[in-house]
Amino acid sequence: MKISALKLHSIAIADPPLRSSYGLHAPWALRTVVELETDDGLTGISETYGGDGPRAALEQVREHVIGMDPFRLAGLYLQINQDSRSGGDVPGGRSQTWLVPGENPLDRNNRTFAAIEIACLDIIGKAVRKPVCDVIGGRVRDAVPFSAYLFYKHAGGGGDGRYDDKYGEVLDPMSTVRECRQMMDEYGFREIKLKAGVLEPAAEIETIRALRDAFGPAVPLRIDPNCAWSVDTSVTIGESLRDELSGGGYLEDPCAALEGMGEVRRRLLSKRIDTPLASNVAVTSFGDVPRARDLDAVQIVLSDPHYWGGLRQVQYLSHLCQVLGMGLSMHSNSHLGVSMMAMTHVAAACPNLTYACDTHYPWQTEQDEIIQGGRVRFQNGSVAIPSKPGLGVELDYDQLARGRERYDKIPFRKRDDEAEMRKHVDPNWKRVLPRW
Ligand code: GKR
Ligand code: MG
Repeated sequence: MKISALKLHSIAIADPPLRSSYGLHAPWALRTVVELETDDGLTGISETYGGDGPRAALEQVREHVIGMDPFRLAGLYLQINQDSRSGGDVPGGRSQTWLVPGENPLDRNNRTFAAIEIACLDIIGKAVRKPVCDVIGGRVRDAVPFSAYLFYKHAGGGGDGRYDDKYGEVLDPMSTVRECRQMMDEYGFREIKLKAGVLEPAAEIETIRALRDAFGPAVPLRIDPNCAWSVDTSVTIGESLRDELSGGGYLEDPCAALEGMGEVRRRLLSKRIDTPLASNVAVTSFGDVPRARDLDAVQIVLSDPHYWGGLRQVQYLSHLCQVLGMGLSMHSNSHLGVSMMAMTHVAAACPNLTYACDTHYPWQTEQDEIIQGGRVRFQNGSVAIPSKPGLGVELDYDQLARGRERYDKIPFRKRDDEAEMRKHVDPNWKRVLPRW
């Protein structure tokens, strides 16, 4: 079996005005959908970051992909890395302190390989008539738990104004509880993540406390300000939220860099506060993991197949974390159902997945979904592995065409949350770290 065609579809999907320490989400998020066809009539699909950069990088590997046997993935990994050295495994070299995942040029090789790998695994699954999670070593769970990913947001549903604003404006603790309740009712999530680094720390502490009061101690809470806090503020918040973040919760990337996180951990432990620290900002490549462990800066690594280099690399990461006594969770950015299923398959096949995964999926809509049959369904906060071979989902070509049309109409080709913030919220806004 050989790959005979590589098709790339750049699409735009509505995204509400979500806030984070990076700034504001644009009304449209960009994605690239990859289709691979084989000479014996199989098609494999994947979904990755959008815009010009990720697409150009995929174009560059076309010559290696066409004619390739989809089973020979390690060879492609080598070729991509030989063609263009990214220096990506240098500790700290791919830090996401200043650039959101998918926007760091040093992510490029892993990001590009991942998009091809996932489509090849979809083909392999179809060829051997097995779900992808069983192709990559076998599932340890039939359904994967996800968390309710709460954002502070401005009013609006994103896109061209014709999208529902399900959650309204959410810029204080009580509206965050409302947002959470709606999300929990619809999806049944059993863990909660608050994207913080947006309001004054006192208001974010109050939000977490209000969530604890509303949902009780059986629902673990995590808070992620994407490095908006200084070491001192991180320690103060860790102390204030000692009880709320215990029992399966965590403090994610409170401040920048492994050294800062290590200091936060030391100071919290000296006060007998054992809240684990998680990261998808300071730990983004294998080179970062042993250092994070040596500094005791991170106890939980957030994997993400889209920039860690695909499903197999995430499994290696799971194993490495297990060997080093670290936990594993999963990071997410705006995405549709093809990514949802890739994340679900790999999470099902990671024995050391110790927390529910993040997903932005509740922030996207049925209107933009590109998989046949509509959106992926959740039960009790989890997504089940379909019984169909491969990823278990197929493209809806009419919906895909609508996504391409939207992409052709919009004026930007790169995510820029800082520019959006200046355009819509505060003309003088700058990303200052630490902000508090
Ligand atoms: O979408 O604004 C966002 C998030 O803040 C995202 O960009 C982060 O990468 O979800 C992320 C995280 O956990 O750090
Ligand atoms: Mg994070």
